[in-house]
Amino acid sequence: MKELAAALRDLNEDRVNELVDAKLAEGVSPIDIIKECHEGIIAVGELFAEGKYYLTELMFSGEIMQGVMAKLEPLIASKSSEDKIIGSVVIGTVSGDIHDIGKNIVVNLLRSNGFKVIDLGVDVPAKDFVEMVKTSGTKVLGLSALLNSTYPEIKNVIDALKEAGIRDQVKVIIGGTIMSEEIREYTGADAFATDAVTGIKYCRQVYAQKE
Ligand code: B12
Repeated sequence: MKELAAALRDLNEDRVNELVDAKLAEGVSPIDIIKECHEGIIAVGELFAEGKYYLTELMFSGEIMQGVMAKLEPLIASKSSEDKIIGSVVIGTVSGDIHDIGKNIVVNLLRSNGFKVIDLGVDVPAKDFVEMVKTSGTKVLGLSALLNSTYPEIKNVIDALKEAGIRDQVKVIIGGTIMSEEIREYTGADAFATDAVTGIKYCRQVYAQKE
């Protein structure tokens, strides 16, 4: 494991900040820095699952990661190469789930890649997704979920789109480390992503398709 990932795993906030600053000074891209942090935070999750870390450590790892993102986000946003809006994306973390660090990275990257993003936040009820898809006329709905217990809720959102008669108007991409082809199939989503960059590529593809 690289030094930055290990410092995050060990919850050494000062070292994490030092290493992030050093990497930025060396010209390492914010995306590569996020990838390395991701490796460290996954290790935190594993230690939590093994009972070696408790909720306090989980919370602290989130705080460290949010501090890193506060440094990186302005740099990602300033890298925008697009002048005109490619299209809009509605996004949120599904009901029952309050994880938002990864979703916020996706939001930021989408914005810096020329998308208008409507971010509904966390713990979003299915009806709010449906309402916003209807009123915004977006072609992409992104659902973030990190908990296994949220599979039925993802399906619930997609079923609610069907009930509202708007399922065909929007592509649904589900994102989070737990996502897989099996979950995509079970929930009825159109695509899944376990990282932000794959998600952004998918949104580009959707808007590149002819009507
Ligand atoms: C930090 C953290 C927390 C923080 C969250 C702070 C916050 N503001 O988000 C706090 C302490 C609040 C928390 C709470 C809980 N957590 Co927690 N948490 C984590 C941890 C360590 C890191 C998550 C994170 O921020 N990762 C960093 C970001 C950058 O990665 P990411 O979220 O995966 O996002 C990337 C991709 O997944 C993707 N992506 C994400 N969303 C989307 C959306 C779209 C559309 C796309 C395209 C892509 C995409 O792109 C992102 C960037 O590449 C994970 C460990 C892990 N392996 O994920 C556990 C983890 C997710 N938590 C877990 C658990 C169990 C909980 C609690 C139930 C604990 C408890 N007993 O209370 C609660 C649940 C609260 C709730 N109702 O949601 C488990 C979930 C197990 C499971 N699979 O069901 C994990 C996996 C830890 C573990 N191994 O046990 N947690």
